[in-house]
Amino acid sequence: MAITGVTRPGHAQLRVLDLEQSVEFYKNVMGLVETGRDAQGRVYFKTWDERDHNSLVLRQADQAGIDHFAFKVLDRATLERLDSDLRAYGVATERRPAGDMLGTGERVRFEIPTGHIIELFAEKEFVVGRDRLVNPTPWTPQSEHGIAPLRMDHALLYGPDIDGNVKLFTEVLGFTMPEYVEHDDDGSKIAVWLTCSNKAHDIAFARFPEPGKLHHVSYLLESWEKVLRAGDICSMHDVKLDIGPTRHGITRGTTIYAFDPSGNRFETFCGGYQCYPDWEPIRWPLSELGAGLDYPQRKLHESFLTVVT
Ligand code: M3P
Ligand code: FE
Repeated sequence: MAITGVTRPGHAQLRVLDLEQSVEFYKNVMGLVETGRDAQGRVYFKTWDERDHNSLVLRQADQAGIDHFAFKVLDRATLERLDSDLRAYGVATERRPAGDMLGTGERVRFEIPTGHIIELFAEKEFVVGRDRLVNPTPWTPQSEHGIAPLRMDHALLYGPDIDGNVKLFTEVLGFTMPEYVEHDDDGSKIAVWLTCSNKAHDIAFARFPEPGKLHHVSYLLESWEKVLRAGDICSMHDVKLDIGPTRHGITRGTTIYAFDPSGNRFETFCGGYQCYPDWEPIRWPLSELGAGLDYPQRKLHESFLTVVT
């Protein structure tokens, strides 16, 4: 399927407890590039390889977590169409003007059934230099600094009504569901992986009693070796690891979960399959979730189910 409509994850805005400590972490451990600070004090980052102005925004707050997760849509006409489709579906939308976030055009924001704020935007300032577009080098000094992911890839969010999210994302926003976990007994959904592209997921949701929770924001690396290197870098900087290095049965990605200085979980991962419109969703019964999470160990790590911000 041509990638139209919602094209890809755009940015995550996270709350952090100590802004400067977090800036230091995301710059020097994660290896992101700081692209600006706004009048509200928010700090903006992109990966070395991303072309748009930002994919991560940090805001100082008393409690860690996620303010919103945003997707880039194809163009302005698509933004208008999706806004009216959302309203026709019964979702209240609001607008944030261009420039409210650095380098970012007008945004349409709305709350989804798990209590998260999702935003759509069509325009983001292009900050890539000509040296990356003409005769580019495959890597740069910046790509070797810290973990240095290729891109911000997806998020996993926890909240109560994931069925409502699946309905909204598939019926209005054009996503498909390549993979899901369901209860062995009643077939109710425990976790769902949704894509707007042919990646295994652009966003995922898991059922959780509290609304609006962040499980992780994930960053794509080029290889399994780079995932291991990310583990080395975490150890060198005393970053608290959660799970891995290992491989997920679900999506087949190789992975490490760890925590930023505020306790927001992040993932560094590589791999996963591609799916096309004729993809038949993969089903995991809850009793096999250990293998879904950590395939080599077939282990259902307690923290995966309980630790969120
Ligand atoms: C991911 C991923 C589970 C697997 C999670 C997968 C819940 O986070 O990026 O593929 O088993
Ligand atoms: Fe993930």
